[in-house]
Formats: sequence, C-alpha cells, structure tokens
Amino acid sequence: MTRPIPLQRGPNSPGLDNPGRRALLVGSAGAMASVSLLGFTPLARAQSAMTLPDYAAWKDQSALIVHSANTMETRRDAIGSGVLTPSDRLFVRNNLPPPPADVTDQPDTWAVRIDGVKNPKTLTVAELKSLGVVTVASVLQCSGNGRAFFPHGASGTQWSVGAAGCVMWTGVPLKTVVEALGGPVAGATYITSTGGETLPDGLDPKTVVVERSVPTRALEHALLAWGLNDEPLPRAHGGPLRLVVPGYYGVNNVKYVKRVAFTEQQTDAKIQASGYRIRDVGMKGAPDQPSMWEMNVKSWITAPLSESRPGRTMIYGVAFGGSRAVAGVEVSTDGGEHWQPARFLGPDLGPFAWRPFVFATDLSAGEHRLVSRATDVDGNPQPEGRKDNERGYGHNGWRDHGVTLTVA
Ligand SMILES: Nc1nc2c(c(=O)[nH]1)N[C@H]1C(S)=C(S)[C@@H](COP(=O)(O)O)O[C@H]1N2
Ligand SMILES: [Mo]
Repeated sequence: MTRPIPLQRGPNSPGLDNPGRRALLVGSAGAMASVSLLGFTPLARAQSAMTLPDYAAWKDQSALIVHSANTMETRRDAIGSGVLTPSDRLFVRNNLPPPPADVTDQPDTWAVRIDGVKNPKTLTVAELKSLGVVTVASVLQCSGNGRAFFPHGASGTQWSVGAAGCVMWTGVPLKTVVEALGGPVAGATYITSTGGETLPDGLDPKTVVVERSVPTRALEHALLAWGLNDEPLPRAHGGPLRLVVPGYYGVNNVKYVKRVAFTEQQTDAKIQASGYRIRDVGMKGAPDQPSMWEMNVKSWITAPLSESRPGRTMIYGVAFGGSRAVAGVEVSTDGGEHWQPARFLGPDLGPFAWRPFVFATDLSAGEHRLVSRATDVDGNPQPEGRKDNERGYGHNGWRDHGVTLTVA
C-alpha cells in the first residue's frame, strides 16, 4: 500500500483543509507517488495531477481550472454576482516560477529601485507606506483571456473567460513616489518595470525577464500595491509589491516589482519587443506592432450556462469598459437578433472595476443562445466578431462569448 504523500504546505494555505481538496489528494496520491519516484519536480507533479501548486495551495480549487502549475483560471460558474473576485478564486498567470516562499515573510523590507527620476532611489515597502495610500478597484485580465475562442488554435494557455477578475488594490500612487523623487527626467516616454523572479541559468536574461514598458500616460492611475482585497498581497499575485496599471492588460501589472524606471525607449526584453503584440495569424512579433496596453470593452454571461427550467429566469454576467468606465450592457436570448438592457448590480467601484449585471426574462422550452454586449462611456460597443491575431489576444467579440442554454 502506498502512503499518501502530503503536499508541502505553503505559508498561508487554508485550502489544504478544504474537504473537496483532501478527497482529491487521497484519490491521486498513488499517481503522485509514482511520478515522484521517477524524480519529477514538485511543480511537474502538481501539473500532472492538476492540483494546485504549493504557492497557490490556499486557493479554492473547486473554483479554478488548473491549466498548469503557473496558469489557473476562474471557472465561468464561479465568477458569481458579487462586485469583487475573492482572492482565492482569482486567476494566476506566471511566466516564470515565482520567487521562494519566504519572499513575503517580511513584506515591508522588500525594496524597489526608482530610476529615470531627478533623484533616483531605492525604497522599501515600509518607506512607500509612509508616502501615501489609495485603494483602487480594477479588472485584472490576461491579454489572452478568450484565446480558446480563436479557431486558428492560437498557441498559449487556452483561457476561456476566467483569466480575469475584479479586485481591490491598496498601495501608493506611483505619481506620489515619483514626485517625491523630483519627477521624471526630461524625455521620459515610458515607464519600464522589472519583475523580481530569479531567472533560469543558461538563458539570455532578455528572453525570459518579465520587464514591461507602458506609456507615461499610465502614470495618471498607476500604483505600487502591497495589498489585495484588504490583505497583504500574496506571493501568487506578486507580493510583496506589484505595479498595478488600472485599465491595462495583466502583463503590464508587473509582480515582485524590483525596479521602475522612466525611460526614453521601450525595453528590448522579449516580453515587450516581440511578445504581447497584435499581428496577423502566421506573423512573428515585432516592436512596430500594437502592444497589449489599454484594455477594451467586454462582457460575458456567468449564469445560467447550460440548463434551466422554463419560466422566469435571471441571466447574470459581468461587464467592464477596460481603460474607461462601462456605460451599459444589453442581453439577447436569441443569439443577437433582439437586445434589451440589463441592470447593473451592486455598488459602482469606479471606472476600472467591472459591474455585475442581471437581466430578468421569461424563457420557453428549447435552446436559447444567450449573448451580452457592453458599451463604454465613449460609446464604443463590444464588436460582434473577433480580430483574428497570431497569439489570440484582446478578444472582446460578443458572439464567441455567448452560451447555449437548454431550457426543459
Ligand atoms: N513578475 C511578473 N509579473 C507578471 C507576470 C509574471 O510572470 N511575472 N505575469 C503577467 C501576466 S501575463 C499576467 S496576466 C498577470 C497575472 O497576474 P496574477 O497572476 O496576479 O493573476 O501578471 C503579469 N505580471
Ligand atoms: Mo497575461
């Protein structure tokens, strides 16, 4: 008989005491024992068993689709109708393994270097906390959210709708920090931020480092965040410190941020120069192609998703404007032939947050194609179609995001 192998416990992993998770562990213990005998790393073991990796063991596994040890998305039926995404349901996307577990033991000692300002300086989180504090609700969404809907089979994680969540970030406005250091140097055009992961040996650092540049207009709303949903920023989400650029795609929100620099040029790191660029299917990435910066208007239905009973039906979803506030959202139960306005639920948490919505209707027996279409405050509606592009970025077309409901 094989003795079950306990998964290593993370510093804060309440998820291990969740009964659903324990059942799953017992069930897969044999499989895990055999792979560990073959000498697989703990990450590979988590991957093959599709359980949560150690650094995310505190997450609610029943709410997540674990694509790999570094990619987990929120299930469409776990998004719920609350205004915020609970941290234990929030998606995770790491391009590199995260820093070691003790990185968040003494979060106030983490230091970030600020360059490209009049008086460059290294500041600890404790010092940042003494400069100012704001809390901002914003949608965090991966550029590849919706990639699964591209028919050309875009390479990368096959995210459906769940590489997105709306959360509260607490930190100091980057503008406050920069002003305290004399302001950006003349000629600064980009804010270039570097992630603090240890880079794998033997590779050109430029090909693996998570270093992203955003235009200096992002300074208006950017913050250096140490809090997520009113708790210390967990390691899985970039703790102790992360750059947050409300309204910008996930990749620009650099986790474990160790340097923020005002620069004339964009970084030549691969993730910026050729990665996260919109180009035609079959094309290679290049710096002259549009970068994944400001997000576009988007919505999707979250319930019901497959079956319901005839009669009165509440159709729920979420809608956001991306880099500007969402103004409204409509729902169609006949695949986009007829539209009616839905009603927003709960408080408005500001222009970068999403709004849960509900549309009450009567459904007869049969199949119904449910779709939703949001419009931002500038009057931009979600398009019907998608813009096919090599890596499957930025999909906000309403047709592909619909669901087919069987009413019986
Ligand atoms: N340092 C660092 N920052 C990073 C990443 C990373 O791998 N390393 N991934 C980026 C990508 S592609 C996304 S979508 C978001 C995901 O944030 P989350 O894991 O907190 O959900 O973080 C971004 N910031
Ligand atoms: Mo991403």
